[in-house]
Amino acid sequence: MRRLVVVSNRVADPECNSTAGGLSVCILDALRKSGGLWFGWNGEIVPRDEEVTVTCTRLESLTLATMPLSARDYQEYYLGFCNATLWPAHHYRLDLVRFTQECAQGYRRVNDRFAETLAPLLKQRDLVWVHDYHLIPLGTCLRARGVDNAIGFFLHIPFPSPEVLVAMPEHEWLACSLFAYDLVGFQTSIDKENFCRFICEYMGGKMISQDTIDLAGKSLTVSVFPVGIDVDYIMTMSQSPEAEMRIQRLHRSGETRINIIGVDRLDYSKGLPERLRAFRRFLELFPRHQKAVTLMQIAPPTREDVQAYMDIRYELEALSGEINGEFGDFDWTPVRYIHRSVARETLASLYRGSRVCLVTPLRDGMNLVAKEYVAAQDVDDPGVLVLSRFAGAAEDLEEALIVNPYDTDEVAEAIERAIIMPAEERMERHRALMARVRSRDGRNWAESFLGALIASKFRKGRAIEYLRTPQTPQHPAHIAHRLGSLRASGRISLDSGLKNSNISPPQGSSRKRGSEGPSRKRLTAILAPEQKPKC
Ligand code: ADQ
Repeated sequence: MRRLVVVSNRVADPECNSTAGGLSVCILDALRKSGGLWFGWNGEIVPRDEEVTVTCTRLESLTLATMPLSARDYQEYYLGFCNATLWPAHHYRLDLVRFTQECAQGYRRVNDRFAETLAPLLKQRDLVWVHDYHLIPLGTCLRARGVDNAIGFFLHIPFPSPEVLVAMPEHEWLACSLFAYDLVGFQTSIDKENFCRFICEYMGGKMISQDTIDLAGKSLTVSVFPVGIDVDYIMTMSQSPEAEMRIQRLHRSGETRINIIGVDRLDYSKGLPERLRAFRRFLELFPRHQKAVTLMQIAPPTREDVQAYMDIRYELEALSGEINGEFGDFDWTPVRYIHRSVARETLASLYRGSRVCLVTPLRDGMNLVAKEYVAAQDVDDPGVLVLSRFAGAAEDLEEALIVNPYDTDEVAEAIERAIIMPAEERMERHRALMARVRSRDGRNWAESFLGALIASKFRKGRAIEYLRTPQTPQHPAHIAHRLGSLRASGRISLDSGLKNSNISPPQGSSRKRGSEGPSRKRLTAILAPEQKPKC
């Protein structure tokens, strides 16, 4: 059997049961089942680059290979390029994008260091699975070190529409770096379409099958793998005797009968101020529910060293204070705001004890909370999920009450509708949602990604063969592709090939107006980083 090697920015502690963060939760669930190696940052920061060394720890069938970040890496790579450039841009918040060349260099440097440290730990048949936006160029860095393993990449966050992406510095290099992988997975079909549209319309690439895209002779398999949860684990936790006791406490301790829950990292992408405003509007529009309903918002801290995250915290604290001041009474607190991590067992019981769950991000790759809430419900008396149309989960969970989180009145009305929804309708919706959550659970996600990774390694060779066949139409794009193939085989350099042949680079109908696209020289440089010692 092939060993699974997972690489992510942060390696979570498998023994800590209150990990707040979707990526750690789903990777841990996948690795617990298969065993293997998990490589990444241990969360520590050391003063100097020279102090960064790897440590291996064995936990049954799982090996953790972790290293600290240097203070410079933490500033430039983690706080800088990852969380002040990539994260806001991918969540359509160009107003929050901060970019400096130092941070971009830091990002390249850390990816390079990850590759340098990981490459010697790899065995020939290992399947390497790289996760998320922190490590987009890692595949290129590994290939530059001669790693020929099957390497797949999964993007947990949205891939923005090309019109937004092009506003982000370094976007061409980043998107093209993905061509070093054998497989790139996205959460939703919209994310995949956005990526393919960018490559085809702005870079002169071409779809050569439904899930294979080609750019200057490099082919890449792209597909959709909606991330899922461990349904039975959540169900078991939510039905334990301890969970039952917690639910009773929730209802006894509260001054109210109906609990609405929200569970999110305290992140501006999650739409928390908009949610609180919608709850306030609900109290205004439907005063008969006052004193009968409480919103419990659990929002653990995250990335607190980034200014935008400090701002959102102040905003949320001020808003919940305002609502409690305006509507609260000696026997009723409308908003209960909890700013810390909670054990997963406790979360599961809170989900089960809540009549409504508000999942209203402004943008979200998937959103696991939506799925966890569904899995934790009592099938005979389930609650109602109110879900933002901008969460990846909305592509699948159609039976939720789908809302536009920017529309305060619409969300307020959905809250009221959820509260008064008859039991029969709640059960019907829940049955359908549960079937969807179960059919695309965490195991299915990991198995289908890894299956596709193995298949794409094999298919990639065939796609290149296809491009060399004589019946390939002589469209400029195809010619460029073929030249790319020849360059890859060492028989021609793409640059000189194009220069000597009077062939225009792919452009015209598919190229976006106003976009000149990358020059031939630049495209060659972007796609051939293996010629450079460093990526
Ligand atoms: P996140 O942005 O972290 O994940 P999400 O998918 O909702 O968002 O996952 C959060 C996870 O953390 C859930 O499993 C939840 O139970 C847990 N959690 C949240 N608050 C907690 C708390 N207070 N205490 C303990 N646990 C808490 C990123 C992307 C998402 C994508 C996931 C997985 O942004 O869009 O769904 O990765 O791919």
